[in-house]
Amino acid sequence: RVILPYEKRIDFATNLVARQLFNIMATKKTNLCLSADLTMTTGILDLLEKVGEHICMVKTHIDIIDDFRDDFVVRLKQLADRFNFLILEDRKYADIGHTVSLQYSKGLYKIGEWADCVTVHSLPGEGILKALNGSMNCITKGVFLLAEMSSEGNLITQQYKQETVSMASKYANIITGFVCQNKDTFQNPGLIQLTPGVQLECSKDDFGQIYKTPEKVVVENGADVIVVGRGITAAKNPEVQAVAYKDALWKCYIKRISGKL
Ligand code: UP6
Repeated sequence: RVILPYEKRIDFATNLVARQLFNIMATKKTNLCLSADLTMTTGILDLLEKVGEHICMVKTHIDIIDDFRDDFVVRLKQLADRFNFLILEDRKYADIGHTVSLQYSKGLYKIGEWADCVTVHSLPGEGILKALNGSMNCITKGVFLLAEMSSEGNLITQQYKQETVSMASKYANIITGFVCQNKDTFQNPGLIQLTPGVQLECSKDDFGQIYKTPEKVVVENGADVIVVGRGITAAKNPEVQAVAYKDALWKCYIKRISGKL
């Protein structure tokens, strides 16, 4: 999986969002996913105006926005179309299937109407995927299932991780990939490894987040799409920093597929 270029993995992918994402990465030559964890809509939209051309996907936490209005998602979608990136709502669903299907399609945010894909915990069991499979238009939507986390002391075990991956295999049409940290998590080249916890220098935050470098996550650990939040959003010049991340991450990907591991 890790040494095949993105464009050669498209045909292995069952989920259409995975196919789209491989295609966008290969075309735009970027595997950077911006985690736009800002709390005002103008902040997010202005940032995306500047960095949209450098990213393959934006990751949102819609429930941290202070001034949410329906027209925000309209404008977000316009930017996604203009710059050709996907939208991942990092909702990390973790309830019983019935509740999750409501959380996905109803309420203030109606996530299912605008997000290309969402993140989901396997903790509640496969009912969560069965429910999303029923509520999603699987032709255009996808799920990143959490198989590992970046945070210190998280309770995920090796067995949990393996069972998460086998649970996903039953719902191949909706599974875009896994949120995980290591290349041995799964083998299927049609699935995408989404890896958060990345900054140009190794460090931590005050609440257990552990950062690894682009070299470590892409070359050694097999990350396909790399999530960067504060590394970009907290920079003096986020646009310049987004380009720096894009270039560093792409260089690491090229190194990896060239086989010189
Ligand atoms: N995220 C992680 N680790 C995980 C899963 N998700 O950090 O294992 C998410 C966080 C945040 C982003 O919810 O939105 O990725 C990382 O942001 P940062 O780069 O600012 O730390």
